[in-house]
Amino acid sequence: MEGGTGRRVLVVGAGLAGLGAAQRLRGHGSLRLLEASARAGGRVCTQPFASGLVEMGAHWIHGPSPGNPIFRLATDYGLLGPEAAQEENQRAEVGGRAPLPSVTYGSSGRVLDPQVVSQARDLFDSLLASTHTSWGAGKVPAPSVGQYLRAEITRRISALAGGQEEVQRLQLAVLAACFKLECCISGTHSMDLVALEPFREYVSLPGVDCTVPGGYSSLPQRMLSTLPEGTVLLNKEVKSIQWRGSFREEGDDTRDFPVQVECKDGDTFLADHVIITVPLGFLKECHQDFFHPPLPKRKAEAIHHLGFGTNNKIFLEFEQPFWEPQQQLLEVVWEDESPLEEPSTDLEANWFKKLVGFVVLQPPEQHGHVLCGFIAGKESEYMETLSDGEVLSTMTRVLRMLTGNPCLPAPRSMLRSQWHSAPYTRGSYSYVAVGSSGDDIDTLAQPLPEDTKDSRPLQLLFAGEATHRTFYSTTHGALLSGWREAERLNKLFEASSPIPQQ
Ligand code: 6YU
Repeated sequence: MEGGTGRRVLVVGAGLAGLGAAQRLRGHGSLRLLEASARAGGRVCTQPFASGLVEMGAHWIHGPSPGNPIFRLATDYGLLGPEAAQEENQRAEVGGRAPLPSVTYGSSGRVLDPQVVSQARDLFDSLLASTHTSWGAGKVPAPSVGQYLRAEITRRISALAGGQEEVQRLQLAVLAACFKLECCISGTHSMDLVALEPFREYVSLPGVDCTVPGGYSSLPQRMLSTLPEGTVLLNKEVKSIQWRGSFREEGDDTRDFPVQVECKDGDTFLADHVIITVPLGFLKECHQDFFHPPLPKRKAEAIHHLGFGTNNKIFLEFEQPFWEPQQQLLEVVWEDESPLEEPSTDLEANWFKKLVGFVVLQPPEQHGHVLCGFIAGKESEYMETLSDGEVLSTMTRVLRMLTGNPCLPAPRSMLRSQWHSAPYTRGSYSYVAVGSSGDDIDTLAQPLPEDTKDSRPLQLLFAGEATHRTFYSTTHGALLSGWREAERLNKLFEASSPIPQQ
């Protein structure tokens, strides 16, 4: 594969965007995929835990239906269970929020009245759906999703509770929990950070979200296995990318390359084209030292303005379930909270209150009795700084309080993700932050050099979930972005004659 006169392509990052790009490329002379970590898959990361497997990163295929390329690929590879194959499930319009049989624990140690809970949740869901309505030019009612929702809740809450103070207090507490769940879904600290106007550009595909029974990582593994051996180099952290250059291989004066990629271990790679799929979190932290010359101002600003937050998981294994067999979701409501009041900023004292609740991993015969808790934002990042023992003892204390059972046995084991500390990710996924828009996503995706008439076009191409305007934050967005950049190069290769000899 090395040498020759064909186009030399490098892909940086072996997540779904990078693997997808590598699979789709045609007509190149040589292809290498450089991955900093010791495994492919990136934010798709299945690990053994208890008696089964757990997903540290991506959990569900959102909208598993024929329009979803992850669904199609996983189906082609035979990775999905029988439920995902049912057309009825593929057609269901659930807006990415399939209801699971649930129970809601209040912080006073009681199970909350399902009717009060569902009334508040229905209000939240309808307000959230109303963010997708069109306001017309210049008429956006609030800068952020959070501000919009709070204003609407203020207007409607009295009518909802029928003037009953106690019911209203509880409904506000449930609504506060809804905000936290939404923070997990959007991967943000606060919905006040999520821009209202572009929020509706995100597209939910039809289909009841499903998991990958053999582990989500079986998908990138299968993709990896289709690439010629030696294409993917693991433990190859890229330190810097020089572009707009003229680089020659030692002892070979016949060809020069516009891009030189330098790795942390000292290896260098020359290329005509580099597809960069590193997460936005990594770019936010490193782009200034990473690119030489630096990125154009517009792209640097897009990196700065777009949002990239943290959503983590805490897995708890129990000897025996304390929940009923039919319950698949254990929700948590702090009864003294309200979305209309400022949340606590004392992370040390209150970080665990940001936890939204737990999904029961199914089926128990496969997983054991395992709960998966979700927690977003600064509280989630604070959790990453604590020891395993501290997280486990806090979780035990919280569960005893919620169930009203001071003797509830402690979990047998615990595992949590730490995406904010992960050096090659620095968070979980992107969102369109206040002060940015979908145009910033397009700017981030734009290849360089910007001048399309440049004699060495498409030196740097950008893929990854954060570059997909309508499917950002998802696995299908990541895959499609990789395909997009591969096709961009394929078109160039088809249109141009073999690279000229120097
Ligand atoms: C989904 C889901 N899901 C939970 C959690 C997380 C994510 N997502 P990658 O990072 O994969 O690859 C880049 C590679 O680059 C990586 O391997 C690095 O090591 C490497 N790299 C970095 N620096 C390098 C260097 N210097 N040199 C070389 N290599 C380098 N998505 O569809 N369903 O259930 C979830 C969830 C905890 C962390 C998720 C989910 C997000 C996906 O995981 C993610 O988008 C893709 O895997 C990214 O692939 P990639 O290739 O781009 O990067 C209205 C509205 C709201 C909008 N949001 C709604 C959607 C909700 C999203 N759902 C999330 C929920 C969960 C639970």
